[in-house]
Amino acid sequence: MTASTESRRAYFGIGSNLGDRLSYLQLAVDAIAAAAGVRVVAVSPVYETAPVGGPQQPDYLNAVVAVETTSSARDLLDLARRVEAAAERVRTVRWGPRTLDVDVLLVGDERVDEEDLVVPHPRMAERAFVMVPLADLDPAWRVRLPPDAASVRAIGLALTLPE
Ligand code: GSY
Repeated sequence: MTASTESRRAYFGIGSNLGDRLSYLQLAVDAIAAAAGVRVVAVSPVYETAPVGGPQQPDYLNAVVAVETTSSARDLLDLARRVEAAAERVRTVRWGPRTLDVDVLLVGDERVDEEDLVVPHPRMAERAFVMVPLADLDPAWRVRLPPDAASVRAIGLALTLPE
């Protein structure tokens, strides 16, 4: 684990389109909150979103989780993978439906360009299902909302921020 003494704001994108979608998102928030070196500071509203890419599949629930952390982007990717495993992630085909997807979006101003990890997330700016909830948590991102931002639907479901 690579820890720095300096705390940074990082963001995870979370999504589910299989099974009890809201419970999988809450599991993600709880598991991220339970991790060492990470403090959940905010969770966006939940949006229902049409699938982007892949085969025909059910709609997703998506949200964004903001954390304060001393962990590196690499450690946060490891955390994201552990959280997906805790949801017994099922994903049958690439870009296909899954119980839980956890993406590292931003880690302070850290930049990573490696085969399995690119931060900031390379496709976030074009994805309304990421940018709309991100802009809820940090209004500075409102200027970057993609043209189809109105296509994601707030559905009045909330995730619980752990105490
Ligand atoms: O990259 C995250 C998984 N994913 C999603 C998603 O979370 N939401 C929507 N709406 N479409 C998606 N396509 C993929 S792949």
